[in-house]
Order: sequence, then structure tokens, then C-alpha cells
Amino acid sequence: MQILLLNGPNLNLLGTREPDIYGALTLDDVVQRVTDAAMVRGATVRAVQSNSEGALVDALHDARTWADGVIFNPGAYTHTSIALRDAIAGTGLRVVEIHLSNIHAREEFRHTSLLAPVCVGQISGFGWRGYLLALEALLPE
Ligand code: CA2
Repeated sequence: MQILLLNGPNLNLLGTREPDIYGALTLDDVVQRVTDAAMVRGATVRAVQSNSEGALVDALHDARTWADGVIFNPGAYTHTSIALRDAIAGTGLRVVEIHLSNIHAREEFRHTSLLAPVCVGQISGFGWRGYLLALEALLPE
């Protein structure tokens, strides 16, 4: 199993600010923990982070050729991006949408995900452990 771990805008700042909302781990820490957990299960992880919508679309297109599943935190593009929705639907990839914070308990504009309807499922509010839950959801029983 090969997994794309895809993170969107501002998630490169993890661990530097707002630890009460997003936790104290850096993105590198999160990637390492997911990579370690995947290795135990015989899976490999390739991590990509971008602040650009188009680069995230490109990463999804590229993953079509090699990934068995995608763990995707689209950041604020969750709430705005028809392009990312079309990319997920168009590639047919199995994508789990993940959020560190509980987007449904925050501002109204975060309650809607344009991507969730084309994802396998959504995990929200469990901090960095949500990435491990997403991994588990993608791996075979
Ligand atoms: O809860 C999540 O994982 C979000 O995807 C994070 C996004 C937010 O726009 C979504 O509504 C929910 C924001 C990521 C910002 O990350 C930062 C991390 C540390 C410091 C500043 C920003």
C-alpha cells in the first residue's frame, strides 16, 4: 500500500502558533508518526505540503499513477475549492479528509466541506491522531 499524505495551506506552520487549536507538533512530527505507523502495517507514505491550490490539484493527479489512498488535510480550501473537489472526483482516488480541529464546532464558514461528498469519509477534531485514524481507514482489514 502506498499512501499520499497531502497537506494544504498554512499547515507548514504547525507547531509554531495556535497550539490550543492545532496542537504542538510540527508537520514533520506528524509526517514521522504517520510514516512509522504505516511502516508497522507494511505501507509506505509520501508526504506533500503546498500552500497553492493548483499544486494540490497536481499532487492528486500525480497520485493517480501510484497511490492506493490519500490522507488529505486541505486546510481552508476545504471550504472553498471546487477545483480540489473535481480533482478528487476526477482521479477516482480514495481520499480521507482530515482536520486537526473540529470544523463543526468552529465558525459557521468552516462547517461546510466542498470535498467531503467525494471523499471516503471525514475525520475532524482529534488533532494529529486523526491522521492515524485516516491511515487505518485506508488500510485493508
Ligand atoms: O483543523 C484543520 O486541520 C483545518 O484544516 C486547518 C485549517 C483551517 O482553515 C480549516 O478550517 C481546518 C487552517 C490551517 C492553519 O494551520 C496553522 C497552524 C499553525 C499556525 C497557524 C496556522
